[in-house]
Amino acid sequence: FAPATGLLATLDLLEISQSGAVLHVRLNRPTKRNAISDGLIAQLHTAFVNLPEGTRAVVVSGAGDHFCAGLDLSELVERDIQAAILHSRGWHACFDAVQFGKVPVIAVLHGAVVGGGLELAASCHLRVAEDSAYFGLPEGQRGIFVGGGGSVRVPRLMGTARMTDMMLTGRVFDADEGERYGVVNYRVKDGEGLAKGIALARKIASNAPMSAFAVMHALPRIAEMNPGEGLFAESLMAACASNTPEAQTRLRAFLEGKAGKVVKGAGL
Ligand code: 1HE
Repeated sequence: FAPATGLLATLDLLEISQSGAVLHVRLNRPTKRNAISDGLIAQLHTAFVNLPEGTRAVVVSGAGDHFCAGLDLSELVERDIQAAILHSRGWHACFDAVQFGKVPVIAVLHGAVVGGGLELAASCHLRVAEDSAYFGLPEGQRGIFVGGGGSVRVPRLMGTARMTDMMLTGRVFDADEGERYGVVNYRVKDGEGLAKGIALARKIASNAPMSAFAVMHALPRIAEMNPGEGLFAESLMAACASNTPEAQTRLRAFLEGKAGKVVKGAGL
């Protein structure tokens, strides 16, 4: 991985590197356990709306012993209600740029994935967890509430009942539970998360961008529609995808026996 070029150099709370079509964004505040300050959220937002040309997938990880300790509590000074709403909306804008941006994003998780860290992970499209990963929502203990999209995205992964338990009782889920409850797509040993995340990103980057775009942008929205609207939106998206030159090339390659078949057990 070579250092990425251009504007990315100014993002000092992130470490950004690029290898071919895969961009690696590492939260880089290890002394504060990658706690998300106003500066970090702004830099993350900037990075995701300015992905370098040619990027086809992004891997997000955290430097040090933990993925992310959530909101930087030292900045949680008394805000008036308007300012507090706008602060939360700033996080929403950032994590929307992650979820509904240009390319799929894979979170590589280890150590604490708590509060806003879990909200960030939930806005990614896939989650790889090392054995050390654990998931918490300590907002209840801190006297606050989720504000980075957690109430929308986390229940869609683990269910409202489990999130309620985490927030009311301080319950922490380990990597096994995270996998069982739908938060974690891939489980790996400690130290192997980044390689797994990059391998998945390369696989994603080899697919047609329009298919990935449809999965990112249409799938979660269709899931929220009533079935009639959902089916119509699906038809529109399917027609858009299949009418791209790349889809036509790929379909022809299969018909000519030049493309891979679907085999049992495929996947990384
Ligand atoms: C922090 C933060 C933080 C660490 N804000 N400074 N999040 C939390 O409630 C989680 C709070 N943090 C922890 O429970 C622990 O720090 C960890 C389990 C993540 C890591 O423990 P450990 O022993 O490795 O580190 P540490 O000694 O606790 O922390 C190292 C330093 O990071 C220390 O600062 P220092 O100046 O004394 O060295 C900590 O104060 C600092 N630090 N976490 C600020 N979160 C949009 S709404 C989202 C709402 C939320 O995210 S609420 C969840 C907040």
